[in-house]
Amino acid sequence: MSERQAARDLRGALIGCGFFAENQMRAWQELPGVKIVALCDRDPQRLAHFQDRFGIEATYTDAEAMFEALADSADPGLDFVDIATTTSAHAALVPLAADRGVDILCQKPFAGSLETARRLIEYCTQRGVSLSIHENFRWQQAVRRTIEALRDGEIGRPFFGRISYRSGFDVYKAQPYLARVERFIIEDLGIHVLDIARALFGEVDRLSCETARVNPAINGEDVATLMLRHANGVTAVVDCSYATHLADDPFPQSLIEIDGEQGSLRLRQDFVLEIHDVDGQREVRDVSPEPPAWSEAPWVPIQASVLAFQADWLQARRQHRPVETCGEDNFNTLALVEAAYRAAASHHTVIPERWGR
Ligand code: NAD
Ligand code: 89V
Repeated sequence: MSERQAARDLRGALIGCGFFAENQMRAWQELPGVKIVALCDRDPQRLAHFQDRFGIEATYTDAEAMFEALADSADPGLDFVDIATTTSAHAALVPLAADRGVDILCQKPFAGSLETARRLIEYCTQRGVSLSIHENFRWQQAVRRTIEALRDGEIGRPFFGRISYRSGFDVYKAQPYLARVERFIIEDLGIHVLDIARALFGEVDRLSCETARVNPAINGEDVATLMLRHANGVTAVVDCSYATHLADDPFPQSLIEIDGEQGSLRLRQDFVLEIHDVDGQREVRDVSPEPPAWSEAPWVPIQASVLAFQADWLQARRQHRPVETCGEDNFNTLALVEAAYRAAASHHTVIPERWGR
């Protein structure tokens, strides 16, 4: 990075002005040293909505036209692009951005297959641009503090884990496409929970999975139960449901149980982290998120994690290091999703693919 570049705000473009991108935009506007200078959405109504809401003049309905117009303008070029479209658009948009030499953030799931994921990662590497996947659940405050407690050795070597996400929240209202997709909960939500499992226990040697569709009004599975054997010897259960009716629905919290040789850890509902020691003593910590001014229940933990992820992305760029969830890393989370669908279809244990193996 030249000194001139370091002195000015980073300039980014947002592609995809849909439901979730509102959070990404609000987070960019809160963070110092970065500015979204252009918006792109193929839907003119969404584009106009974002233009009004965020006060950005440069708008485009076509990403290629956007890159060309910005390259021709008198302004300094783009430093990065934030791709917030649904997955099917990523395979074309990532190479388009890489060809322009801009760093890329891309929403999860970043590819519809491992073959496409591999191609996109290699393409970015060849063009010398970074590919960072917007995987924010491991940046939720409660999850982060749990990861840190484990990494700090507070319960010794772990041997069992459970990460549980069970809710009856109507996710289809804001994201109607979720009711239509053939693959639903593992690909959309389980991907986050599997990423938390990797952040806690590392890579997975083998996994099994069973799924169910409880809600008759949707196409995909809304319940999934997985068992993972991690390379470090931990056995973990990952269970996800959008068909669970509870008076005190925890949406969108992931609840975590970990047993270690020196104690146990419980992340309970409403951001309570308990550390139990071998003498039966319990320490209770409040691990509530700091709500951004623009956050709204029940999305607060996710919205705070968007801010945390994007802040870390900025810091990583300044420090010339990859983010935790760079393309190569996130390939391994995506591989767990693919393995889960294979395991569910065959009722057999599956060995997931792994980057570089
Ligand atoms: P959405 O359908 O509301 O928004 C997507 C937008 O992208 C639409 O406005 C659409 O017109 C636009 N778009 C699609 N293809 C385009 C293209 N080629 N060029 C320009 N614009 C294009 O979807 P959403 O619910 O906002 O989800 C977007 C992504 O975010 C999905 O991949 C989803 O899985 C992910 N998501 C992540 C989280 C999270 O916590 N990380 C939460 C919700 C959604
Ligand atoms: O995070 C997501 O991808 C969302 C939700 C939390 C609703 O499942 O789709």
